[in-house]
Amino acid sequence: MLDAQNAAAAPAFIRREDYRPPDWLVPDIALDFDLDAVRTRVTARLTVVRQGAHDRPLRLDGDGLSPLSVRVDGADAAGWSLEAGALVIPLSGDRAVVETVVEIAPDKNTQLMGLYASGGLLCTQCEAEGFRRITFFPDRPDVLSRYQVRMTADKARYPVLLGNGDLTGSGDLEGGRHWAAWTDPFPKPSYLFALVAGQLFANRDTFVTMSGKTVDLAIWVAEADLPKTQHAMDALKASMKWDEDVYGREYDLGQFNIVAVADFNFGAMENKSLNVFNSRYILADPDTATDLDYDAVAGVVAHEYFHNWSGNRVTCRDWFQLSLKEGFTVFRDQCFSADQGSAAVKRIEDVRVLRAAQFPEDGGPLAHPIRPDSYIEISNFYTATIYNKGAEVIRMLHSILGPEDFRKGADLYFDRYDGTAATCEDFVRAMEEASGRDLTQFRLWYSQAGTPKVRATIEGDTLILEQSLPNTPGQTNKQPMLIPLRLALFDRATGTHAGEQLELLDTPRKAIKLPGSGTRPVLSINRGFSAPVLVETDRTSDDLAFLSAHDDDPFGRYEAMQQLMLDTLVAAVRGEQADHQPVITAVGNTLANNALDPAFIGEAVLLPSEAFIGDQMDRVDPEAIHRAREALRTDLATALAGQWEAAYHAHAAARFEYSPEAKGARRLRNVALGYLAAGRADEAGALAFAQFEAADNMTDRIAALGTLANGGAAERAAALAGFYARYKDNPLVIDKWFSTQAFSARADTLSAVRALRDHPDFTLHNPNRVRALAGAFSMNQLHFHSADGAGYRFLADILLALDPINPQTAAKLLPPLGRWRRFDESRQKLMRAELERILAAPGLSKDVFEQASKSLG
Ligand code: 0A1
Ligand code: ZN
Repeated sequence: MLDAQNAAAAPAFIRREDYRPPDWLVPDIALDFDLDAVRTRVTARLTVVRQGAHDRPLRLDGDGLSPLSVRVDGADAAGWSLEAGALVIPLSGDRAVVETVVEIAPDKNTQLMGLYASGGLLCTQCEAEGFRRITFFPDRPDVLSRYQVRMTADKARYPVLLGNGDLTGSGDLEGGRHWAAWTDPFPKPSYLFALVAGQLFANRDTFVTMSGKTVDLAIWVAEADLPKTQHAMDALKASMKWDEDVYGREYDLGQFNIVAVADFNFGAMENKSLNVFNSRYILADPDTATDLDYDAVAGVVAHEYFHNWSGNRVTCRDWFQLSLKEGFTVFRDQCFSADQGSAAVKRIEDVRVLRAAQFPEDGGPLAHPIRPDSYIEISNFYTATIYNKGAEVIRMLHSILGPEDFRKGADLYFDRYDGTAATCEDFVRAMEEASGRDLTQFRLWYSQAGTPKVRATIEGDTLILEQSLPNTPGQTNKQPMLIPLRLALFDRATGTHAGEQLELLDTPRKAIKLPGSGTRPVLSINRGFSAPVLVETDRTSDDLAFLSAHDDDPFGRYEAMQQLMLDTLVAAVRGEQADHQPVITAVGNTLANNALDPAFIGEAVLLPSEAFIGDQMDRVDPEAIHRAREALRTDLATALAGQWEAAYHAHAAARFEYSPEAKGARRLRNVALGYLAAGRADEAGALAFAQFEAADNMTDRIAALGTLANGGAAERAAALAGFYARYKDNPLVIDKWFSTQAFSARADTLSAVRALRDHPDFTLHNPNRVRALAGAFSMNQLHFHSADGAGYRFLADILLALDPINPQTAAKLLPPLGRWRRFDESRQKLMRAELERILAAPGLSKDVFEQASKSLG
């Protein structure tokens, strides 16, 4: 804990350039856990080996631990000390066996890092630096050890005892206790250690690998949740097969276990052969999970499974290399999901996430390259930049090299670095060697932060491409990037083009002669979102309308419609005369196009979010944006009333089905419901309530509830109350009940979220619940940015209350307050005042300190 007023106590920056290989290695560790929620005793026996010629002592990281015993080679150790939580032991020889005993209190562990209690379970979370809260250890990813783990626990309370690797023994003990021993043959860093103990029930299955080995699969949950695990199991098996087919990577142990827990800081964790999941990414059935939830379950199950190679077999040398495993693994899970359903819609969703979460980060005070140069608290770097921009960087490599050379590069990388801790540079070099291409300039994507801007204009018979990269904290005067741009030039008369080309823009400006027919072509650029850049063009609204109807790249078609909508909305917000007709015509044409996939239509006809409109403006005016968007929404609703009606009825289903077609139909139907409600406020309540009542699945039910929660219909209260009553025992669904109200555009939203803060079901101890209320509200641009600053205060109050309980999750709430530069002076002042209030709080965590101090900048 630190005092922000006192500069001497300000937490230190860790720098990438200071990396030094470990002084001591730990080839083997034996752990003995005497498990109990109140007091768990941990005995650790480490074989330590001096690395290189030096006389530095053994330094074992620890956080909140005090040793009950320290022994070296069987005798009580002398001369050890505790330094900033770490256990420092002078050792004379080059090899020793060091044994420590500590006691920890899982039920007091509210940070959910290390060993903690969730429901009746005991479970662990060690990434990034949680293992040091369990036992003394060199808690850094480049120390790889073979783990042998023995657990003892009360058999009635903790009948299931799970660890990494293979179960190598188990048995009963006196006094109702029992034990289990697990051995993991693969050396691993401490962040991949896990154990789980509790009353769990398994959905079991098997998978036969490409070399014919049978793997026992189990998904462990509370007994009542077993019926909700089949989708995750199907996704697991599909992922295992996909990694064999696409990357030639086979699973390497006889068992693969997944456990779902209710209290979890992130989405899930790839611990070797024992993945621990936030239950929201495992549990799904039609009554409680939406189609988006189903997709998220499959995507996260795949992500964690893929880490077995990209992360576990080849891990990271240090935490600055985090994107090595995360960017690559997100790219892999995105490709997997694209292969399971509509690749076009998946790409649209991925880009939407990137633009909503990563672009603002890249343009704000917390901007950092995908391989950062420094940090105060590594937990703050599990960001959209590391994950999602990191994935875009790998995707660009894939486009530049082509699938075959990319695969050769991946093979080389996995083979060369198997069993080691590698760097981003190692990955790029493997790609370079396998493909024979010089990636020197491409490496700038790893070191330069910020979203590049590309300007593309057609002047006469020349296409001119220009790039620039804005300054970001600590980085100015950047070098030009290598930007792969897929582009096509359409002939307006025929609606076709002569073929797509991949243009590698590697200079500040490039002029490309067009093959001339004389008439000005229509430019389709950054097709498939081939580079994570902002594109500005001189295309007219006619050009955009043309592309929205003719582009054969689905992303390009979507993008043209979005740009057309954005241009119209931004003009309206600026107070210019905004003609809605081009958008209405383009949306009408899209709705009428029977050749298009309904899932795609559902995405294409949606207006950009208020936040995304704000991102296009120099100064965000939340009220004006809301008004402009509502005006266009209402006009679209009224002018195309017949088509919305037709879409709504044409896509009704007799009963729930889970298939890409049925999902697409639900998507379009619910988008149509939104427009129908916007156009006929008087009847909207009845229509939405009828759907709410009749729905046989969560997608339709929550879409109707969202529509009702947003408006003033008489049915609103009954729907919210009915929903609560029906799902009061299901926390994941009650999260939706909280966030639906927090997202509402109604004038009373702030008082509603305040009341929800005091609702008996609200707790600061469950990260999902905190995110469902405070996280969701901070994304409600209209009300979070209410002019009197009450929204900012609400968020800061929750953040400050949460910080002593769970600093990681508290720090994640902060970034919306850091966007103050984007708003008017009065809001800037109010936002800064909250940041200053946060920074002045006594005992602030270093997690929140880092985010708040950087945000004030
Ligand atoms: N490696 C995990 C993400 C993760 C990171 C930190 C955690 O600590 C609370 C938990 C999970 C992933 O990429 O899925
Ligand atoms: Zn990951």
